[in-house]
Amino acid sequence: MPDDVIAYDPRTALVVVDVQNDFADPSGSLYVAGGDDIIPAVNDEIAAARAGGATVVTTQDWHPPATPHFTTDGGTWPVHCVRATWGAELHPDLDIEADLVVRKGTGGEDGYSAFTVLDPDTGAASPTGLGGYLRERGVQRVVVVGLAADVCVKATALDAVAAGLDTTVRWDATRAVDVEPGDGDRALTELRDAGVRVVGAEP
Ligand code: VGL
Repeated sequence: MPDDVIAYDPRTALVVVDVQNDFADPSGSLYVAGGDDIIPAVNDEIAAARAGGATVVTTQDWHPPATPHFTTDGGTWPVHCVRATWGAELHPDLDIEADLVVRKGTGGEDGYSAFTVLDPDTGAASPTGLGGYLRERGVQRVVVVGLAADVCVKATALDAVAAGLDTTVRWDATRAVDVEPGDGDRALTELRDAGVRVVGAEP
């Protein structure tokens, strides 16, 4: 297969990570620069996945109003994606019809990966159920797109490859937060080093 082709079939799942208003709308509380620009590419992947009979999964960060994940409670991030608020809704231009919606961080955990959430005190990981769901459906390959490249997309793709799934990230269908300049570039290297296939990136 040419390096830049993503083929979808019933043994493949597309995971659309956190294309939510707080990340993808310029007025969102944790807007990822260019987050809205990826939506056409994400929609193309959703259409291709559907046409190929693949499983389509979407994730939503879904936090309680107070959690150690937020700076307001001593954590890292500004308040974002509080459950059942505008910021937590999927971006309205996202053309999603998902087989499964995974909501992350619902109990106040750090919810980065679609596969696991982390206890904010101990860092202990617990599964979201996505891994078992994909196994039951016979999924062997995963394609990851969405936000953000250096946070939740990276964590999801690293968990997928560690679980033995053949894992691809479409880099032009993601954007980095870049809390530190270069985080996005470092994530790209980390993903490749872990055995993730990255398409749609500058070589
Ligand atoms: C994310 C920062 C904090 C993400 C989630 O979806 O990439 N980033 N929480």
